[in-house]
Amino acid sequence: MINAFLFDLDGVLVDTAGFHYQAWRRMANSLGFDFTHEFNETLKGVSRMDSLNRILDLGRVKLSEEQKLILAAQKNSWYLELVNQMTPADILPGVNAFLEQTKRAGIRTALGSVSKNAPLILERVGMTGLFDAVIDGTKITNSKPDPEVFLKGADELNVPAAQCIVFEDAVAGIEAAKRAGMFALGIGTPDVLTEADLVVPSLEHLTVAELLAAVDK
Ligand code: B16
Ligand code: MG
Repeated sequence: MINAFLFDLDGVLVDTAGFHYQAWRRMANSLGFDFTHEFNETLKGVSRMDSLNRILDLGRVKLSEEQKLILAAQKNSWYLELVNQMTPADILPGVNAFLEQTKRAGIRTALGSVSKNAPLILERVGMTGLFDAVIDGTKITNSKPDPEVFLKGADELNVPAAQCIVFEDAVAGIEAAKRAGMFALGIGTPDVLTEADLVVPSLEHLTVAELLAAVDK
């Protein structure tokens, strides 16, 4: 029996994953190196400072903690330039219809994002107040693949982990969902999201009834 849906934000509800990629690449380029789309997959769902450390390791750049904080702030301001241009039109295809079906089915909802910018993004796209609980980067100490963000979401909704489905586009997020003891629905491709219980290309290709039937099997 499924009673709650926990949604990742970046790459599931809105395409801010592409904005993170652009802003991190701009930072890497300013340091004299670049990185690929494949490497970017490993950054999804990972916190800002962990992402920075992974990128600096890739470019073999060694910096003090103080210099790292300056770079992280610079990346975030480039990222926010893109976020501030967002409108409700940036909600990914199929999301609004899927959320309406979710409400009609009486399923509780939570946002589970490690982004500290999640409340701003929700506001930009007109989604503030749409979820029964919002867990974002300001409320957790461990980023994905740690299950904390989803366990907190389930806890706030008062729904046991086994009754939750997590919607995720990131390898780290799928791992977090499985470690939380939840059903993991991957949004993307099965070759990347190998540990997901089910993968769909986007929410445009799925109805709540189809998903619940697939989980019941
Ligand atoms: P911020 P999610 C994650 O959000 C992103 O996938 C990841 O790329 C980003 O580094 C992280 O949030 C932190 O974001 O810099 O805005 O605090 O996928 O968990 O919604
Ligand atoms: Mg994501």
